[in-house]
Formats: sequence, structure tokens, C-alpha cells
Amino acid sequence: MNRRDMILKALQAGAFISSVKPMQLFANEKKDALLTEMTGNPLRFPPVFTNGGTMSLATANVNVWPGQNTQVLAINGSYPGPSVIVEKGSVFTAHFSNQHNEPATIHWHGINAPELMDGHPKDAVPPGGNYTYTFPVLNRAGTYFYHSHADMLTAEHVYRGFAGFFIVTDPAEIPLGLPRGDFDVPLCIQDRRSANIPQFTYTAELNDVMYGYLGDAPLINGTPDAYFEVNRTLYRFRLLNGSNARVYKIALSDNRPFHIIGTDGGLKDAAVQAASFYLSPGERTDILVDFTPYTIGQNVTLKSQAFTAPGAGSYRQGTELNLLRFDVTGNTASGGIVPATLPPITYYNPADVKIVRNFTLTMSGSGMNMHRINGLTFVMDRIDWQTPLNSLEEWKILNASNNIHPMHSHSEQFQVYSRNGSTDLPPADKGWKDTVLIYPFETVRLLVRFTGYRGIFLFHCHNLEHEDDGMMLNFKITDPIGINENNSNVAEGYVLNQNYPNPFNPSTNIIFEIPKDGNISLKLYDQLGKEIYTMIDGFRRKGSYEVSINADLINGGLSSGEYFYKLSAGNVLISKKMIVVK
Ligand SMILES: [Cu+2]
Repeated sequence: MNRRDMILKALQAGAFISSVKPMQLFANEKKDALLTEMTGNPLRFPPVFTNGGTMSLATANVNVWPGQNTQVLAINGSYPGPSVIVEKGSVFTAHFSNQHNEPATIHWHGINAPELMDGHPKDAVPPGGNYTYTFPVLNRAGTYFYHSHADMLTAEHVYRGFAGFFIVTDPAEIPLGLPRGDFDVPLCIQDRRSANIPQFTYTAELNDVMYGYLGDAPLINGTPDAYFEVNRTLYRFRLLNGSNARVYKIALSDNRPFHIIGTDGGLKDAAVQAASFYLSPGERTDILVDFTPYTIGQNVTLKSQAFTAPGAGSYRQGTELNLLRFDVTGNTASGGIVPATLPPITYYNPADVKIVRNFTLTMSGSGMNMHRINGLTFVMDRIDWQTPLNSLEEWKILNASNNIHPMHSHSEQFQVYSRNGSTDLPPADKGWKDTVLIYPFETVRLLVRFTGYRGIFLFHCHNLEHEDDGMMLNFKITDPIGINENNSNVAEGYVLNQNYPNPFNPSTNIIFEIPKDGNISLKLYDQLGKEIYTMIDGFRRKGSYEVSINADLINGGLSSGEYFYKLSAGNVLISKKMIVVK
């Protein structure tokens, strides 16, 4: 059944709500065009999450297809989950309440969060349990994502609805003149199976594990046959591929070009014109679309073009799909522009690479654990490699399988350096990334440096069936230069307490004790271990001391981020981490 047949069938069943405008009713269009105009559902938007509030996971019945109940796995009863919108530098907090009958975690995809806030499956919250996620928002402004990351349940949870936007804003970007407010529109693209309408039935069989659980019915922000009324002006669309496995080749139905302005980790360093780009599961791309050339009453459709993957594994991928119809209905101007310049991005220099890691992606055998990285499948408590802080690494990933793999790294963003040796990258690759699509038999080189949190993080395929099949490894970010917030705060009678408040802006206090008279120092370091400020350096009598510092008065003002303070006396060295949040 093609889409038109589906629409007709749905019309016969009375399933669609008419959204006709009088103007469109009387438009002198041929019947086919009028039918298209008359059908569809207005694009929905999830509610905005109130920072500091509760995120409660439970099954819920919602209307995805009008007039029919779909049982979903929802956050606060909403599918997709409520959209988090937080400002860079603020502290994000969500009190997670797991009211579902399976273990669950929330992973903040693309967000740089401490190990215990990252939603690793080892930190699963049991049914009935609660957990508070809280961390300073260190990322650049951009379009991020949150979703389930429960062990071997991620794919089913996400398919059933457990996912949402995590959007970071930054007032510093306002002067760029990008479209804002009603003209800044997040679009989460997912696919479901029309054969199961109205349910999100998830029964992954062998082919689904091999290739991913692919659907034929696209939902945009949970809206089937979605349309969105636009004005004849410039819009920013934040595209998130929240699908389990489907890759989209995004384009407009008339092939009119648009501008790509953002990748996974926020704005690119230039707006680049393009007529299409690939968006694989977990990836985000922000684009500017100008509707000025259209006339009122016209429409144009955001679609996924047919494509063939360069390899044998294009099974059911590459299907042409209509995603979202834009109905041009007004003349209100957004006031937004395509910026001539965007803030620069410093690109890593491959000459600075300290460590090269090779990853080979394979698919072999049948049943469970077909998908492997370096021959391995995921083991919860096995650390597959250690990455030292602050060292630039090259990750050379060879896809030795006949299937598409979108590879995702937790913790900090990376940069794509080359594809099959070519550094002439498509515009959606160039910028900050956390997920990269790797075609069959392709080699992609990434450059990555972790500068912040230590601990255990994940590297995995974001085809969620592949991930749950074990295509995932643990790596541990370690601290070889001796700055470690996890050590004891007591050594040989010396005591260094956690500063308070923490995170802080601009002032904080540090209390320490020394058990005997002698020379001590208390100094502040940045994440690279560079000494940036001396609080005390000299003789002190035995006793307890309190020191206050003001971040605004150090080195012309410290920016948001992690810093370390060390107390040293003879052979004794104690260090703690502090966080500045502007
Ligand atoms: Cu994969």
C-alpha cells in the first residue's frame, strides 16, 4: 500500500482530521493536489520540561493516529518525551522516577556529563526506583537528545516512545540573527510500522536484529502524515533522527537547496548550502530553509529520498518517504538571516595525535551477538580500553560488514577527519559530532580528545538493534597526570574538603587542615593540569584554614568548566575538583 492509498483508506475510515483552510478549499487545484492539501495532521510539539522537575517513566495511552489509542512508554505521559531546553552554563536537574516494570536509565546523548549522570546501563534504576540526574551544562548550544539506555532494552524502549529533545541555548548566539521563537522548530524523525497501526508493536526477529527495526510510516514529533504551516520567510529546523535504525536522505520535494548550519555538537563554523544530506540514527543536523520563493497556498515536502548504500547491506534502507509537508500560509517575517559568518571551530591537527585506536566493525553468525567491534560484544563490567585525559586520539573505524553503522561515542564530542582517506567531507560531517554514519566497507577517521570527566563511558552503534545485540564497548577515561577528584580527602592527617558552594559563581570557599607546622601550597589548575592560580604558598602553623576565591578575579575571569585545587605539603598531595558555572 503506498502513501496515497493509505491516505485514501484512512479518509474512508474517517481517521484523519481535516485541516483545510478556506483558501485551500477554493484553490483551483486539480483533485489530486486538493486531496493532499486536505489530509494530514498538524505537527505536534512535546511539552517543555521544567528544569528541576520530575521525569516519570511509565506506559501511557496517547493519540498518535487520531481517534486511536497507542500504548507508549512515555516520560510524564508524553510521546515524544518532554523537550528539555536549558541554557549553557546552567545546572540541569531531573528527578527520574521509574514507574515502568523494567530497569531503565536516561542517557543524555551528546551531552558531556559525569560518569554517574550519563545513564550507562550499569547504573540502571530498578522498577519503582528513583535517581536524580544533575550536572552543569557544559556543551555548546545545540540540538541534543535523551533516550533510554537500559541493557538490551534500549531499542524496545526507544521504539515504544522513550526519547526526547535536549536543546542547549546560549544568549551569546542571539546576535548571529538566526531564526528564533516560532521560527526555530525541532523535528524528531522516527519510523513505525503501518501494519501495526495504531500500536508500536516491537517484536524484533532475526532480520530486524541484522538490519535494524525499520518502519514504513514516518512520525515527526510523534505526528503521522504531518504538516506544518509556514510563513514566507526563513526557518531553522533542528532535525533529530530518533529512529531505531533508519537512515534518511533529507531533501525538499522540489530539490530546492537550504543551508546546513549545525551538526551534533552545535553550530558549524559556516552555513553551507546543500540540497540533501544523510541523517543516521542519533545524529542531529540543523538547517535553514527559506520559504520566501514560495507563494501562499503552495506546499513543499520535507522528504527522505531513495538511496542505495554503497555496499550490499541496503536491505529496506533507502526507501523514499514523505516526512513533513510545509503549507505556505502566511507572510510573517521571522527576522532571521543566514549568517555570513558563524563562530570559528578549532579543528584538531592530526599531527598532534598521541594514540591511534583501530576499530573493525563486523557482522557474523546468526542469532545473538552477530554485531561486533574488534571481535567483541558488550560485557557490562569489562573495560575495553583506557583513554588518558587530554591526549588527542585518532579512532580509525573500518566497517567490514555489509551494513550501515552509525557509531556514537559518549562523553565529549569528536571531529570527523576523513572518509576513505578523503578529507573533503560532506557538510553534515564537518563540525562537532558524537555520531557518525559509516557505510559498508568504509574507513572513517575521527579525532577525539577528552578533557573533562573521568570514568566509564560507551562507544557503540546507534542502530539500536545492533547496540542491543552487543555492538558496544566500554572505555575508561583515566587521569594519568594526577588530577583526580576521586581520591581521599585525607592523607597523613592533612584534610582537604570539597569546596562550597560547588558548582559556584563567582565565589567559593575551601576548608583544609594541616596536622603540623610546615610549608604548604594550595593551588588551582585547569583541566590540562596547568597551574593557573596560587592561593597559598608558604609556612603555616598546624590548624584549620578557610580560603575564599572569586572566579571573576582570577586570570581576568574563569570561564565555565572544571578546575582542580591541590593541597601539597612535602610528599603529601591531595586534590579536588571544582566546577565554575557562569
Ligand atoms: Cu550497527
